[in-house]
Amino acid sequence: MPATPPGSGGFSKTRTVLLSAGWALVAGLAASLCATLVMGLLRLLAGIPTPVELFGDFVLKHIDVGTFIRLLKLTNNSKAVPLGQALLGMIAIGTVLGWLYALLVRIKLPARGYRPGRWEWVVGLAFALAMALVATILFWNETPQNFMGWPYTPARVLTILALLLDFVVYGLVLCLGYRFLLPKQPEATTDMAVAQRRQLLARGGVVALGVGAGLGTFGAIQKYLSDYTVYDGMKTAFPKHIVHPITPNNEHYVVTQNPVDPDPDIALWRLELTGLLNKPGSYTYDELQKLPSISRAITLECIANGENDHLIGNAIWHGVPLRTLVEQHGGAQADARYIAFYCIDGFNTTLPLKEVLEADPLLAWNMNGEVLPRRHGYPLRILIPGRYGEENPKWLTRIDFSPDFVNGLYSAQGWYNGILHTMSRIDLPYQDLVIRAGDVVPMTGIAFAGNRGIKRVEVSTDAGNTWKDTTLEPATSKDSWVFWKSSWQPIHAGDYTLMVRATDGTGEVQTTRRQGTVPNGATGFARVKITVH
Ligand SMILES: Nc1nc2c(c(=O)[nH]1)N[C@H]1C(S)=C(S)[C@@H](COP(=O)(O)O)O[C@H]1N2
Ligand SMILES: [Mo]
Repeated sequence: MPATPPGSGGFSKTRTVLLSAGWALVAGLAASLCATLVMGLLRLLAGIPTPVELFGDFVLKHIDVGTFIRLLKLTNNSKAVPLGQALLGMIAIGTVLGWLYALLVRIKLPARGYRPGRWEWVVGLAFALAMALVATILFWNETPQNFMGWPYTPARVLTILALLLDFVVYGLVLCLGYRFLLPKQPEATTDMAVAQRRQLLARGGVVALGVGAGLGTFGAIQKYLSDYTVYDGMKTAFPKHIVHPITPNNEHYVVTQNPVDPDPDIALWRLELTGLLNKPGSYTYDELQKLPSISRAITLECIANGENDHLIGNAIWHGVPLRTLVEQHGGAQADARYIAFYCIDGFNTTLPLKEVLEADPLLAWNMNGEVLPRRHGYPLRILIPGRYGEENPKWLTRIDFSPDFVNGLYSAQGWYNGILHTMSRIDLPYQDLVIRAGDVVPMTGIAFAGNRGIKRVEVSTDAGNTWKDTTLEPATSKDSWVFWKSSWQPIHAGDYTLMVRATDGTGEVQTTRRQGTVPNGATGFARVKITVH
């Protein structure tokens, strides 16, 4: 018996390198696409965040506000485009890693048989474990999220298991695919035609698997994008310049960090109370609703709400006061200085406990008499009077009483996270309104200072030289905006600058210091320029 089968003296070095490199890329691409399909299916069927989303969350917490705003402005599809790029990048890395694999397994060409050797299995598996480990370490803080509603710890376990599965699929397909694709030594016992057909089939099989997984991934992406949060950044509607004291649910502004919002399964969801609380506990949705509950109007304002803008709305929220809940659990322990909120979409915030309890927040499951809408945080969100929207977590699942501050998305980026600034807005008249000298022009607007309330609102029609008191309507609650009313009769044609300023419940007048929304929230008086004809 000859030492090597006939005609298999081995390929030249160049030929071996070229063939190995080429087929390694094909195997790497097929493996990446299979892993991507698994990620997509786990996201759609089990709400498990994909590594692409985890990566996105990770990046967003590691850039500053300036970069964040620049990224936002880069494209008007500010989430889908970077995520798509990250996905392509991941597929590219997975493809190129085929080379590293080929280098490590160093299969002598032509290869012997279709079955991977032990070393190939070891390398394939090592790839899987290394990738899963790197992803777990890197994305550790992002892992406790699940869009189907699993609470913190089960969500973390599921995410990590899914990472492992994704990368094991990658390693397996890489290992088998590469073997299948490589040119083989003819076996002494089979004739050439059969061997060639077999090789063709094996290659066709790997390519078909890759193409199938690619198409499947494409389908999964389509399904995912069909639920895309197109409403993110939607402003509160004011049809015909009429602002309602209570904002209807479908007209309330929306801000979300998510490309696709959670769609929680209420049977899986829990509210957990953990950390330095005398009696930690956990509630199902039904149990929670049996707690003593109240309704209160609370105005919510995004920190990105600029001059005369409408990222602000007022709803009647129904739920259990945080204080009631804390009392039911024997109160917080003495060393609990902070309260940290965790959400099923991976969003989290931390605030000083004392301040939060004093603000009398509400854990709400209803909004304006309806079940809390999905985009506003179903099944549960918290409203913390006196704080900007970014510190009013939606899709809440865990409240942790903590000795330390835990950084969240916006605080990590460097957005202001203090008491919200007093604001006021002019709704009428607006710039395009046609006004003639002698007209009596109604002036209206809102003012808001969180839980400090509003004591006084003044307007100026001469760019701040003289001020006049307005009439305030009763606020819908101590935590809501107030509506102000005045009127103006311009005698002469010309250009006018109208201004408004509010005094909060503590007697402090809105600051004159003008600043934009980024990163500390807008301040200064709102103005409207009017030409009287
Ligand atoms: N879990 C979670 N909570 C969140 C957010 C989010 O993306 N995820 N966005 C915050 C921001 S920036 C704002 S302004 C408010 C908006 O609440 P709304 O969409 O109900 O108006 O929710 C806050 N709570
Ligand atoms: Mo916000």
